[in-house]
Amino acid sequence: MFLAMNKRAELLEQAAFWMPFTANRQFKKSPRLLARAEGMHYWTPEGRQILDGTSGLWCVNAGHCRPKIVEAVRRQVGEMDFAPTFNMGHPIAFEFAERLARVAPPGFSRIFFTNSGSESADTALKIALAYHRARGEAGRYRLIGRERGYHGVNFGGMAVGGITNNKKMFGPGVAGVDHIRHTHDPARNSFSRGQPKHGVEFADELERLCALHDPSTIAAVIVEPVAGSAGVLVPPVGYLERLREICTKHGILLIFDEVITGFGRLGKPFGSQYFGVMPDIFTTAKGLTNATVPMGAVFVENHIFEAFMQGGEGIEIFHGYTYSGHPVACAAGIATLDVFEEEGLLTRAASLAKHWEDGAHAFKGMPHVIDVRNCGLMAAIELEPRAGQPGKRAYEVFTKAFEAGVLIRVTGDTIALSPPLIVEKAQIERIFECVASMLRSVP
Ligand code: PXG
Ligand code: PLP
Repeated sequence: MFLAMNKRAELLEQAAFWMPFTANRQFKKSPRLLARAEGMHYWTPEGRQILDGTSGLWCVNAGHCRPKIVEAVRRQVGEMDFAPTFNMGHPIAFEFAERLARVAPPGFSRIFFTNSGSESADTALKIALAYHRARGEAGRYRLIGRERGYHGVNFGGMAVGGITNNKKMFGPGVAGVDHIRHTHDPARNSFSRGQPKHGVEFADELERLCALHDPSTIAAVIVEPVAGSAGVLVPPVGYLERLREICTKHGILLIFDEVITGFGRLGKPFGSQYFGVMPDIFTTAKGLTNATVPMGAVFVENHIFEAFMQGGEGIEIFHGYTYSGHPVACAAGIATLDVFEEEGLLTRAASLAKHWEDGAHAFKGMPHVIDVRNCGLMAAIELEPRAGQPGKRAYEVFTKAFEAGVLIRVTGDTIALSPPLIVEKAQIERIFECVASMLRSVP
């Protein structure tokens, strides 16, 4: 049985849990705990209500503990807890894949299940490599990522990722990886509303890498439509189109990592639809199951899947996870799609986006603010770092906002905001007001 809350607090002192992406020693001195959640809110163990301005970790798109999803999970776990999907099947995995194919952009009706965004990134990269090999182009082995990209923490995603801190502890990584530059250009684009005007030419870096490496050695390019973890970097006007053109010209697969931008975050079901640029493969996780049960999914364009179905009989791809298509995750996913559909959540952000943008850009001119970026229901407020203490100022805003009852997310000196898609205008106001008042109170 679960321990009583006060007993759990004692356990925190011993801290067997090695917390991810956390200053563990610092955390123990002033722990922040969440004990319960519903709709737009969390509650702390002491019963303090916290408004969720970050959808948990960009993942609770339909809000917390939605009864329909909770009930579906409860039912499934009692009916069949687990079933293998290696040379076996269970109907619910087929049903969920079918439902997903119906919300995906046309042509993406093949879905490979994983358990997280990191596994989705590695799966997509492996599918790209194997696709070229299946077509007799095994010489296409290079993978191209982008500076400041985040594709999770497994070896493949880490290698194509472009966040230095996430790589520097872990050795040389995967061979044959290179990066194009990031699209952040504050000198020309600061305080852009939506897509920045300048920087389409950053996509030409891909041509430079093609010239350097010989394009026939490049398997795939992976980018986030909007870089999330690196602080909401919105692609310049024309940039994704240019990347698409260059990939098509050279036979390189374009992979969009839609782990954050997928499932309604930008006001369309997927980022590709928002920007009107189609990849060949895209990855998802997070909002896929409303984060109720961990799961990821890789969507593959039909012609790519078909390339795998041409060879001799037998296993087409030697890849998969014990929990690929886990029945409880599939049940959560199907119920999540039901909620998205019933409440129009995959497009609801579009109706809030202008209000959201105006609220975010009201920060221009406030203390410490050096940039504001936004797209759909994502926003970043970037602060001037305190001299000699990078990240400190934003972290203080984060802790103070939490004490004041609003959960925000900070990376470096950037505050990232992205509430569940059920958010009401008054709650948007409350999030922004809280951040504004914290900004005024920090040195
Ligand atoms: N790709 C992208 C684009 C992501 O944003 C992953 C892959 C990895 O997903 P998993 O499920 O393996 O974590 C992500 C995850 C943040 C933050 O604060 C962002 C993520 C995870 C944790 C924190 O920006 N994104
Ligand atoms: N390590 C060992 C020893 C295993 O047997 C397996 C799976 O069978 C794995 C790792 C991979 O685990 P998963 O399929 O959950 O990713």
